[in-house]
Parts: sequence; C-alpha cells; structure tokens
Amino acid sequence: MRIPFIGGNWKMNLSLDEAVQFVIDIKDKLPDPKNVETALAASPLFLESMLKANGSSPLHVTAENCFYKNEGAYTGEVSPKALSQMGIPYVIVGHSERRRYFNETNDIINKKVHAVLSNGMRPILCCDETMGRLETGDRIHWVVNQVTAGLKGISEKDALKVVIAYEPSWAIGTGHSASTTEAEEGCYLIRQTLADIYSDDVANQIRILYGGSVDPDNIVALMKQIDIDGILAGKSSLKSKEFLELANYQ
Ligand code: G2H
Repeated sequence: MRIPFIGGNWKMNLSLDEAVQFVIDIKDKLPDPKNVETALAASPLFLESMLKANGSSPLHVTAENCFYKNEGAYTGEVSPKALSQMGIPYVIVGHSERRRYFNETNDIINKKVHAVLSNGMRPILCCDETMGRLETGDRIHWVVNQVTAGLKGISEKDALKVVIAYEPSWAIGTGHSASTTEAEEGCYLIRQTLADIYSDDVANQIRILYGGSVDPDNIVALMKQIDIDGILAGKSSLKSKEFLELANYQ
C-alpha cells in the first residue's frame, strides 16, 4: 500500500518566526502518519528551528534543495551530509524552479539524487514540462527522459526510497492546476517509466505526487486518481489553515 504523501514547498517565503509559529500551529493537528504522511520543505536557514519546534510530531521537516557533494570548496552550497546530520528525512531535488533559474540539468539532478540517498535521506525527485503544455506524445518523451535520467544508476532498493513529483511548469504558481486527467496522465507515465526501468512491483510501491496549483478545493479530486499518491503544494502551503486542510483532505 502506498501511504498518501502531502507536501508543502514554501520556496523562498516566510520569515524564521513565521516558520516556527507555523510548525507550532499545525503539529498537533496532523493526520496519523500511518494514514497520511506530511512534509514541509523550507529554507535551510529555518530547518533547525523548525525541527526543534516540531519535536516528535509526524511532520517531515524537509529541505528544498542540496548540493551533490558532502564538503569542499563550494561557497554558499548546502551539504547533504549536514542536512542528514541535522535529522532531515527528505530533500526536494530538481524542482522546476531549480532547473529554470539555476540551470540544473538532468545530470546534476541525478548526482543530487545519489547524494541524498547515500546520506540516508530520501529525495523528492521533481519532473516538469518546461516546454509548455505538451501533447501526449511529447509528454511521454519529456517525462520518460527526466525520470530515467534522474534515476540513472539508482538501485531497485534505493528507488523504493524515492518519491517522485510530476509538476508541469505551466500549472506552477498560476492558480490553474492541471486537470485531473492531465495530472493522472503525467503520474501514470511516470509509473510506466518506473516499471520499464525496474519492475511492475517496484513501480507499484513508489509514491508519485502531483504539484502545480493544488489547493483545498481541488485536492480531493486529484487524490482520487489511481496514480496520484500525494501532492506538493506551494502557494497553498503558506498558510497553516490551508496546509491543514490539505493534510486532512480525507
Ligand atoms: C509547484 C508547487 C509547489 P504551487 O512548484 O511545488 O507550487 O502550488 O504554488 O503551484
């Protein structure tokens, strides 16, 4: 059984005080992690304080990004080893905004997936459609390529620790989610790709999220789709009330 995964991605928003207060406000109102897992990805500057505020709550305090080397002369980068030492369980890798604004290639993203896993954490590997709304044939090519490249050299055992997010760039931050059909089609393609790389059994165990203007009004329909195991929400994760509505969608 794939446990639903409800994630928030704050991006470069909120202040440290707001981040801590947010965690305090939600931590006792989250669903049982046996039924729904919850995660909030935040700036590395907030993570330690969020972890302290979170205590033993089921919320996964998550990183939005990391570098692919553990240490060295890489001014300004975030070490995956340091994140792991802090007790961070998940790291978002390859978000559309990283690909677009920071020129992250599939090769760089693949190195990050390896680095996260080798430090005992789990990557949330994002795949997008940066070319605009694609026709089915082009979507297959685009999505298959990103999933295959992102997971290059990842063993079956490690692949089971990966969460994959399908986030078409034309739906990100627009207030217009993909339709349930489009979202399901993207997630289905990812699962087929996982089956081709590994096996049906492995593909059926890996969680696939949809991201792109998810909100409390559209989450239920999205979560009813066969291949959508969770969501990654940006804007609607910035207010604790809305995030709790997403987390408690069931
Ligand atoms: C997509 C999503 C969060 P939003 O980037 O990963 O953001 O929900 O604002 O479209």
